[in-house]
Amino acid sequence: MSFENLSTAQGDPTAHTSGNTATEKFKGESIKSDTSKERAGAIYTDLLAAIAEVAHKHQVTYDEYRVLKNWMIQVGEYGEWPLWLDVFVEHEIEKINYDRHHYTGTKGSIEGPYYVENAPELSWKCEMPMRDQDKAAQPLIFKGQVTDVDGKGLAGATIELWHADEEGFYSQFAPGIPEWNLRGTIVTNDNGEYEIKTLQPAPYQIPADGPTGWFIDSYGGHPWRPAHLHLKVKSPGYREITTQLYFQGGEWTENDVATAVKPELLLDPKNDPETGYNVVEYGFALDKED
Ligand code: MBD
Ligand code: FE
Repeated sequence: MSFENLSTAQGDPTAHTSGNTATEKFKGESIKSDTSKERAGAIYTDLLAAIAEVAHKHQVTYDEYRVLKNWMIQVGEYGEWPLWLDVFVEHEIEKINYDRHHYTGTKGSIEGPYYVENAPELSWKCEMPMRDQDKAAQPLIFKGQVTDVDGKGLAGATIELWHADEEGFYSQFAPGIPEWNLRGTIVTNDNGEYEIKTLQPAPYQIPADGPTGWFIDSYGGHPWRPAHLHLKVKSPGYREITTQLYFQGGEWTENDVATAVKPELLLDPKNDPETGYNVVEYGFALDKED
């Protein structure tokens, strides 16, 4: 078995470009944890025991061990650890940290590898920064209100929105796209409302021509995520939400490669025959900070 032999090299942007950009971005963030030595020891002991259990259960061969070692080296060289981890691991971490609390507000979902902070501020009623080719895609009006869990509107809350273009590319992670294309920080009005014009995103294929793609090919999987919007919603004194919204009945909502769809996060836009736009309302309810 060799992961590379199973590579199918499909389309751009190359895994190399987007992977290395995501890795460099991540390395620029502050990465630390106050984990004690005791806790670290307990986690590592159990982690190694879990690996040992799987290796014994499946009687892993030396060839398989060397393929794994080589693959891990390649994941690093392609800069794909942010991609692989966020696709295959982040949803469990998100669930653990959600379930630990008694939140009743809007559900979270994974952040994924393509968030960039400090996107330019936009008014409560706005159009996302887009190119002519993005404007030619199906327009989507995405509107609603940010409230507390009792329904009180939160003025001046921010909605950071980022999503892929009609070809499935994220600005700053694929070449040739303006820096803040389809990225913005929307500030709600006095009632906590927002109304954003953007484009209806398409199902998204994660970069499949690198080690994450070889990994998926090795077990006959698929590299698709359902069409999605990424969001971070913030208001002082309230729990910040990182989430994604998907589209009811859309392809891959039942078998997202990243396992990040929740029923509460499905939008059902209706086409307005007068404008030809898809229109949908969604309310974000923020829990109080604990
Ligand atoms: C994405 O756009 C994404 O949202 C995730 C979770 C992983 C890879 C690409
Ligand atoms: Fe995404």
